[in-house]
Amino acid sequence: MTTTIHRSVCPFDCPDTCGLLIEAENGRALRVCGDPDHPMTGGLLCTKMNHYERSVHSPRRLTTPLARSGPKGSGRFVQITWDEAIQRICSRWKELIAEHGGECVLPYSYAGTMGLLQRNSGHPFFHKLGASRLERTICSPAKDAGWKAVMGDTPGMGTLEMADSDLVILWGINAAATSIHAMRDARQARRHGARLWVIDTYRTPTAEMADRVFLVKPGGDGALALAMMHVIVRDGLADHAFIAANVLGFEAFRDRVVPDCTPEQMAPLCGLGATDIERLAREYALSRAPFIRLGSGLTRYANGAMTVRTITCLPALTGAWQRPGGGVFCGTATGAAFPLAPIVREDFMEQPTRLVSMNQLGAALNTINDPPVMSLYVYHSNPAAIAPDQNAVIRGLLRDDLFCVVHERFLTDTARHADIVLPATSSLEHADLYRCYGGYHAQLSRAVIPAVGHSKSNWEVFSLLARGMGWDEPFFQLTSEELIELLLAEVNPWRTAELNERLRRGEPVLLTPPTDPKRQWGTGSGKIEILNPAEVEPLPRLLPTHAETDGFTLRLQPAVTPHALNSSFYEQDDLRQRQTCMLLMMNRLDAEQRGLKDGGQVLAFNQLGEVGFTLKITDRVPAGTVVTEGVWWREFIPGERGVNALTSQRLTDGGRGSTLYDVAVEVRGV
Ligand SMILES: Nc1nc2c(c(=O)[nH]1)N[C@H]1C(S)=C(S)[C@@H](COP(=O)(O)OP(=O)(O)OC[C@H]3O[C@@H](n4cnc5c(=O)[nH]c(N)nc54)[C@H](O)[C@@H]3O)O[C@H]1N2
Ligand SMILES: Nc1nc2c(c(=O)[nH]1)N[C@H]1C(S)=C(S)[C@@H](COP(=O)(O)OP(=O)(O)OC[C@H]3O[C@@H](n4cnc5c(=O)[nH]c(N)nc54)[C@H](O)[C@@H]3O)O[C@H]1N2
Ligand SMILES: [Mo]
Repeated sequence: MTTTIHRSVCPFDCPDTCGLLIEAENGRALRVCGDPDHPMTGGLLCTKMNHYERSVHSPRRLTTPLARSGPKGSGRFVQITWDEAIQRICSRWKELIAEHGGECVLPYSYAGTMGLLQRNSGHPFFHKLGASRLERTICSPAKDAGWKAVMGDTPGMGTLEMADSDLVILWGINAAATSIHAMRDARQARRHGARLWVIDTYRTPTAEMADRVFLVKPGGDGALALAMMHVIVRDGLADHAFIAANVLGFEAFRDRVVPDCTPEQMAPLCGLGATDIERLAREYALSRAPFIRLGSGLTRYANGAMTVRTITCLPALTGAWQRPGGGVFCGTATGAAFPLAPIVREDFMEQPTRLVSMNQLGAALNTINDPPVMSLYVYHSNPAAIAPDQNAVIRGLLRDDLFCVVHERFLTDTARHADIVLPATSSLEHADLYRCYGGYHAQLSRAVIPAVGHSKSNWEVFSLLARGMGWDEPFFQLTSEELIELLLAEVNPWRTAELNERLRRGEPVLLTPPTDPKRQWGTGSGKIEILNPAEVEPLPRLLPTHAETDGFTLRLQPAVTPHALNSSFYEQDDLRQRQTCMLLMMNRLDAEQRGLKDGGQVLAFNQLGEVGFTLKITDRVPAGTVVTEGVWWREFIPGERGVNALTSQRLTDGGRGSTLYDVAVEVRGV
């Protein structure tokens, strides 16, 4: 048998969107490596994707449709055919819709694949069905809201500019886990003389590579940035020529906000000492071209949008934007390169249907009426594990009258609660087009191997469901390739016809943002808007977190691990074993105060639930904060619940995002 090598793209929710080379033989993927010619990847892959073939050909892959044969959640199923599965789903939906109306069906999807086609392929179907719409806001809409409040539609600067910086600040980002190529670039800048700082809530693997590490109180970064700006203004370190030409509202900010934000006042709120804040502020302001790479961790709080907005004002005050390497990078917004309207088909919706926040699935399943949610269709997401307030979500999934369908690669915690499970292809088995949010590259990838078992792609399933509903709309019978062509059909300022051709050949390409992100501010006023009268809060200011008033002493960080991606990759045994087990990291002082021993079993609890962990005492975590990494599958944990039994359905100040990091708990031994 001959071995062939194919280009492909990593489909997962990561800012890097890597180019892959897949060695395939006899319909199987044998080996996966990073594409050396890819502008971001440069041959370097993360530990998760290095053995992607182990996920693709995992013995745990679902290979046929299944129907529930035991009580809800028991995980007992029998195999059925696709014809039977589609027939059962469509006839149940017809009955439910006749009784309750289309909005009683709720689709739930998110980050299993970032491919533009497969990710969005349910929209036309659910629009035509008249289903409720899902507000897909679990990740970082507060970050976008915060950036937009100051910078409007200004696209993100190029990440390669990091090389020109003399001070790289990784702020609320565990780049060693979540964007390894940014980490590579930051280390490269450091080798060329830049200082590398990390601002986080605990000593992550990223912190191990930094010159200085500042550990803040969860949700305290707004206070820190305000205090830094106080020092900058007080000590005459603001760049008044830059401000006069580029910034709106400096005077109002200086007079109304800055005076009350002294380092002494802000210190207890952000968790750093006043002298540390002074030094940090002065060194930042005196750097030639400080580059702040802002992660999403600090956005998942009651004050998340305001925190991002406040930090985004820093380079506006010092004029860092003027110099190559200086500025704030929150991510790139490349959506305009591939308008989705031709595949999302909002015109199929007779009238706008209700919106349900994905962060409040628990409430949607248990308390919404008019109409109640009678059917949930989950695809490329695992809400039983990843959504906040797990007790409420699982209570909803256990409802006997809820008709639940899950389209998945694995029998996840969500799939275990389904009435019908449908097997999904992996990214090596279907075509898609990918753009990215950590750079400006894009790439098209085609199937490299045939579908494993009887699995089908998201789009193939929606085609079948459309036929099952008896719809004769030709759109639903288009092939994936034809839909990708619809995305490429019109050239626009981001993409020339020549670039389209390279995309069709499967090459990684670089898109060009139509405006220079560092010279043209994409705001209404044309200036960087420290003052934005269109916002509820016209000026940045201090906002509290939710956890502060929850009445539990410890702050919990449900953080990420390098060995998984949200709840994905737990099927790879060696990756999971590298995480050991579901650990709770705690400082020695907190452990001694509670009489807890390293390696012992503990319960973390709050107003929402309780979760069992194995305790790890470590000085990587400051006193007052506890950390757990990863979103474990239930079969690999000792108790019944994962970390999200402790996180709440409350939303952020801007963007209606999740507040997954805004959590207070108490911990006791068992
Ligand atoms: N290996 C791996 N890679 C991933 C993921 C994964 O789960 N694993 N998830 C993917 C997804 S969906 C996303 S959205 C991105 C997210 O990637 P990032 O943008 O890096 O965001 P997070 O890793 O969620 O959080 C970054 C850091 O913020 C810290 N943090 C939390 N609260 C605060 C705070 O109040 N202040 C400060 N300064 N720091 C705080 C956390 O401790 C964490 O180290 O990563 C993607 N890549
Ligand atoms: N405690 C805690 N909770 C979190 C986070 C955290 O850091 N801590 N992070 C949050 C963030 S930022 C995010 S973005 C969310 C992400 O949450 P999810 O969107 O649920 O992402 P995953 O957990 O990776 O689950 C994706 C599922 O999609 C399946 N899948 C992959 N490809 C396909 C496909 O082509 N078709 C179909 N049908 N299925 C497919 C995978 O097998 C996997 O089970 O989690 C959030 N929840
Ligand atoms: Mo995310």
